[in-house]
Amino acid sequence: MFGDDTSALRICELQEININIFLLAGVIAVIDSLDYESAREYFLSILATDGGTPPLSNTAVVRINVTDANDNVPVFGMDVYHVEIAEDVKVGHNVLQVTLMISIPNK
Ligand SMILES: [Ca+2]
Ligand SMILES: [Ca+2]
Repeated sequence: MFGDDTSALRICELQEININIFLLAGVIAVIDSLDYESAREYFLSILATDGGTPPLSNTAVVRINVTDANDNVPVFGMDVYHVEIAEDVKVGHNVLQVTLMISIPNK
């Protein structure tokens, strides 16, 4: 419970530009897609103020860590690779090196 009968609760500071969280009646909820690769944590400084005279208030800090989901498919450097190789190369000869971008789950 936050304060007296007409208590109010509001966000007084958000330290991340990409705001994905709103606060209403003491509930913090996700209102937009989260992206671990873009923002891994959010810090909220919240202020609760009651309706008394004089009004009393208190603050708390909420730290939210976003965990990684495997939401990115591996991406090759090229869609098609073409290689020419002589038929008399030695066994063990390297044919091609591909580049690959992968998302490594943070577990
Ligand atoms: Ca993502
Ligand atoms: Ca991810």
